Amino acid sequence: MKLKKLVALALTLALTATVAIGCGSSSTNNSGGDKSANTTSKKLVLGFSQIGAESGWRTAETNSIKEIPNLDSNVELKFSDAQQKQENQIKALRSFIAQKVDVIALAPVVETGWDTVFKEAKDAKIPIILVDRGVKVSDDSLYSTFIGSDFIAEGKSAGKILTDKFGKDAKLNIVELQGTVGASAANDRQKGFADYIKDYPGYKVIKSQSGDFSRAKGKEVMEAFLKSEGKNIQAVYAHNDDMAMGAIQAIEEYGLKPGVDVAIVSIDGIKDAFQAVADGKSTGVVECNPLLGPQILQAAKDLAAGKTVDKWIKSNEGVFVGDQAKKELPNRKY
Ligand code: GYE
Repeated sequence: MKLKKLVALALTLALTATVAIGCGSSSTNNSGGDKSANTTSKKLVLGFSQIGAESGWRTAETNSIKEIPNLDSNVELKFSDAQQKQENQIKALRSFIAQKVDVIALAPVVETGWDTVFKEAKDAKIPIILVDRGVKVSDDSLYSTFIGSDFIAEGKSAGKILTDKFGKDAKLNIVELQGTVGASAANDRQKGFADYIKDYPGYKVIKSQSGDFSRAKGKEVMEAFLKSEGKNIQAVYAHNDDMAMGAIQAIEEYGLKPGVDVAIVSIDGIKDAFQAVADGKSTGVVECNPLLGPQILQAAKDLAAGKTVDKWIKSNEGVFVGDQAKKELPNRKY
C-alpha cells in the first residue's frame, strides 16, 4: 500500500515537472515585472492577427512585424493571416487565448463585432494592441492601445492636395474609390475628405464605391465609373495607393491621361505611388506609415511588464506632391 502511494506521488511529481517544461514558452502576463530585462526569463509571446495581403502597404506592415523577433530575441511571434475575414481573426484570437500568449496584437479588418472576443481576452488577462485600424466597442477598456494613423486627417490632406491644385472656385467632379466596407480606414478617410470639401462648393463626389483596397478591384470600379461618367470625371480620390494604381491603368486604357486629364490623389505612400507622382500620372500622395513593428514591440513589452501605455500611439506622416515625391523616391522602403 505504502509503496503504491510512493509510486503515485513520484508519478504526479514527474508529470507536473513535464507540464511545467512544456508550458515554458507561453507564460501568462500576470506575474508582473519586466521579463524582457532578463535574458534568462521566459520569452514574451506575442500573437498577431493580420488582415491579409490586399495591398503593398499591408505587405510592408507584415514584413515590419515579422522583424520583431529579430529586434528582440526575447520575443516570440505567432503570426496568423485572416485572408480578409473577420471570422478568421476571431478564431485566431481565440487560439491565442487558448495558448495563453502574453499580448495580442490585431489589425482589425472591420470596426464592429469585436466585443465578445475582446471580453474573452480581458477575462484571460491578455492585453490587446490594435494595429493600424480602429474598432468600435461598447467599452474602450477592452483594448489597451491603438497604434496607427489619423485617417480623418489623412482624408483632409487628400482633399487639400486637390484644392491646392485647382483653387477654391474650381468645379470638380470627383469619383471616390473606398477601402474595404466597414474598415475604420475606409470610414474615416471618407469622412475626413467629405468634411474638408464641404467648404468648397464646386467640389463634388459624384460616385463612390468600394474597391476593397486592392489594385484589381480599384481598376474594375474605375472602369465602371468611366463607362457611366466618361470625361465628366476630373479627379479620383482613392483611399489607398493600390486602388489608385488600378485607376491609373483604367484611365490609360480608356484613352485619357491620368494626372493630366484626370487628377489622382491617394493615401499610403508606397513606392509605385511616389513613382506615379514623379511621372506626372498622380497628383499627390498622403503618407500612412506601415512600419509599425518597433512601436508594437515597445508597447507589447510595456504591457507585459504591467505598465500603462498611451491609448493612441500615433505614427508620423507627410504629404508628397510633385518634386517632393521625386526627391523622396530613393528613400522609400516600401
Ligand atoms: O491604407 C491599405 C490597407 O489599414 C491603414 O489597409 C490600413 C490600410 C492601408 O490595405 O493599403
